[in-house]
Amino acid sequence: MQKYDNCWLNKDTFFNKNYESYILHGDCDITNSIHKEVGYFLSLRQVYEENLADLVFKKLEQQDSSLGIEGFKIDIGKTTYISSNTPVGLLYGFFKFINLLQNDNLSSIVEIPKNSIRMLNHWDNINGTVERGYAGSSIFFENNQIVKDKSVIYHYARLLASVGINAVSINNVNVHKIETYLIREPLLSCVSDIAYIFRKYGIKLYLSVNFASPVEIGELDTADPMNEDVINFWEKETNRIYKKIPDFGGFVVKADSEHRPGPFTYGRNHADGANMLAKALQPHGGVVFWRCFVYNCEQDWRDRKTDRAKAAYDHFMPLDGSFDKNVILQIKNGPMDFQVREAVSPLFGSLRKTNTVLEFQIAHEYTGHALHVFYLPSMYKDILKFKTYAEVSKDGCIMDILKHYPCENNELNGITAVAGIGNDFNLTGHKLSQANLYGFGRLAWNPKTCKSEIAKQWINSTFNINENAKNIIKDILITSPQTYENYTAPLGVGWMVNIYTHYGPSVNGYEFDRWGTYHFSDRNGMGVDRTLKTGTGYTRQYLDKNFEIFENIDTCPDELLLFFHYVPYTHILKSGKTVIQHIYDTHFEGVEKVEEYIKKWNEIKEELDIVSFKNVKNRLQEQYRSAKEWRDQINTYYYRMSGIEDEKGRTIYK
Ligand code: GCW
Repeated sequence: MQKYDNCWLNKDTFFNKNYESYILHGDCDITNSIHKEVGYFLSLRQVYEENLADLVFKKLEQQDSSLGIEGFKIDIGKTTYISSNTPVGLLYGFFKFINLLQNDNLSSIVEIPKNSIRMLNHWDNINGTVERGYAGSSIFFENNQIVKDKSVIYHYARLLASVGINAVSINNVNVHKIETYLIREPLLSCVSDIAYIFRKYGIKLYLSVNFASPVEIGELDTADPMNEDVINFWEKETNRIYKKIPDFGGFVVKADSEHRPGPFTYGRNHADGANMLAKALQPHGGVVFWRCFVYNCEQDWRDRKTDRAKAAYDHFMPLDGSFDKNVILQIKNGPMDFQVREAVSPLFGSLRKTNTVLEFQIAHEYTGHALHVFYLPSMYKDILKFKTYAEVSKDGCIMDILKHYPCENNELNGITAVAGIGNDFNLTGHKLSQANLYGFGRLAWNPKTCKSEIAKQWINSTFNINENAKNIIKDILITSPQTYENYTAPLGVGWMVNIYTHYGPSVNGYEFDRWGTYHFSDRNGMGVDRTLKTGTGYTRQYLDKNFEIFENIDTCPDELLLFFHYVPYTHILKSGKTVIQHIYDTHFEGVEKVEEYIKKWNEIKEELDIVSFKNVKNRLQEQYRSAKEWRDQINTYYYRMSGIEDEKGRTIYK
């Protein structure tokens, strides 16, 4: 049996009729990869005369500035031309060409990525575990070493390049003891071996670093970013890294967050910390991704004034404009933490003079641990389309912010995501989660791509099945986020998960704890009052128009109502239902929908390969069990709190 699933690079979905020969000049790491890909997909004969070839890869002699360094053109004719200014553009062009064939949609096109940074962050530890990973062990590390068999890394690099990913960080942002030494020999040589594989597919490698490295490694007794010795330490480290890996991307840093060290220890701010590292990287062209996930995780739940949602803005907004040019602030999509539904971070549209990337999560930390189906591109699209009303464009939606702030066409903006992949046969645990990795790549390349088009493309290139089966899978994907949201925490309030594991219901799991994650349910109502008038004042972090929308209970969208307001259970939603009836109805509907998925999946058994069929079938059974548990705990809890009967008289455990 093959070692790994071919995912969307599946040859069975690819029917090549018209191509027999090709021409590709040039000899470099990436052109060699293109030769391999051509061999894998087309088994063509290479010819040396253009007029004899069916397919010609053309690195443009005269640069076409409109294509930039990653764009490409595909011209379909008697001979098909794929042209670009660079080898990596040709590689992207070839993968696109295959994708068009898989989708039976071949036509001449020009493509240029909308974002220059299209990155994946891995939370892999050197012992082989993956923080918040639900798809097996690390593909990079095992037993405190780099893996011996690197074939899966090749496979993964191909998959990433095929959807235009151009950057990866390979280790957990929580950098523990041994991982601190990844910047040093002997581990650095191993990192360099991984960089070599990714380089062949146009992908740059980054490392997460420990801000306290000078102390942890035992060379200094301080990590103060203003200290000369500390500055020299990082300069020496980066010089050494670049000697080994000349195209090294740079560092990802989680500082002063969840017990990670950072500049606060020395009375410095985050610009001091980030700029110090940036200066060490700058001569080599490297950059620092500095995460904005900074909040007090030792909060007293009795304290109603402190609001975790406000933390990132409070820390970083005053520093806008004080970061070096090669610092990029990395901002989680929401102000809390990758909840199924939460508001969009108010830093977007507010920061004007700082490079930013948006951080998504593909790992299913709060979206069912790759045991529940959850099609993430739907969520990503909602976020990318969110209107900040910053003047950058008509509505200042997030995708425009990424492109245009802090300046027109800047080189250091884009999207990153926590990958969550592992060495499971299919890399993502749930076969249908492959659509999330695929979709993330597509949206990072072009945020305008529509979610149903992404689902369609992924299905066409992954499964060789009939139209009916394709439609069933597409329907499951597209409806899955709403289904999951229906049976979990209601109306944007979030959490209610088991503490630490973040799987399964626990209404009060986080309620009386230190993490700043509350729903404040009592006998009268529920929700977090984040208004300026009577609550924490979080709403004021948005630009005026959104401030007004969220501040006012009449204009606040239903799906975020409890994120912004405390309301009685009898509050009438825009849908016309009371909050309590909405809770009951959605929880019953969510479970019914999972039952329907199981039925539909069984219907298409004959179409599917047995491995994929069983993978999803087993997971759907678990999703069904878990959804019922969610439904019954949430409904029972709110029945007991409110004392209000379900209008439809369904079973609630009283
Ligand atoms: O909420 C938390 C996760 C942690 C993670 C952290 C982060 C890597 O539960 O596991 O740590 O987010 O994003 O840094």
